[in-house]
Amino acid sequence: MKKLLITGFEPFGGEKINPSWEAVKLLPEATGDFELIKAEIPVVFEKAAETVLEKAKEISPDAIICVGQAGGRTGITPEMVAINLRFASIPDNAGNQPKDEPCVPGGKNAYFATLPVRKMVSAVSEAGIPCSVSYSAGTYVCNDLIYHILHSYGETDIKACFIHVPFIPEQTTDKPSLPLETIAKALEIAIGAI
Ligand code: PCA
Repeated sequence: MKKLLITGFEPFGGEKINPSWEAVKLLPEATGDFELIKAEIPVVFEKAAETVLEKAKEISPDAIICVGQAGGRTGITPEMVAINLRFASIPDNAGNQPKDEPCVPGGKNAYFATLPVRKMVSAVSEAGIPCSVSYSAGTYVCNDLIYHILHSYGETDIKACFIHVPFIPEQTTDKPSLPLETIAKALEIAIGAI
């Protein structure tokens, strides 16, 4: 069986939960061709990436999917690209607030996801769940994380992508949201599309 490292984030920005980790926790231990290894990671620049890269070294996964919250988005959004830029409009959970720094000094401007995000979007959409390709993962910790992963593994057999998910109804009264079970189902369908 192949191994998939799948991560979600701890809460940040004053939220009590992060739907990314809540949804990852709901996933089965195995699905399709993959055994799932789950990890919750900190919303801290650099440290998020270190945590995932260390875990990946330990378990040698075939694929890595990192999941994060994108409050305000209406659907599931697999990210096509990661850029070499940090710009934080709010401090991370360790108080860092970089303004226009590279994720990796001297690194390429951008990396494309190495998992088939377009296929994932088709499969999730066909199941009736709102889902579209995103061409910007932002400039906060999520982008930093996937940039580091693609920088480390882009030229190897370890394939990776990032998936942003919306709020769940429990978090908001006026912003778009999807039920947690729907987000988890979308992630499982996306894994099936790899
Ligand atoms: N979302 C943030 C960081 C952690 C998370 O869940 C982001 O989009 O960068």
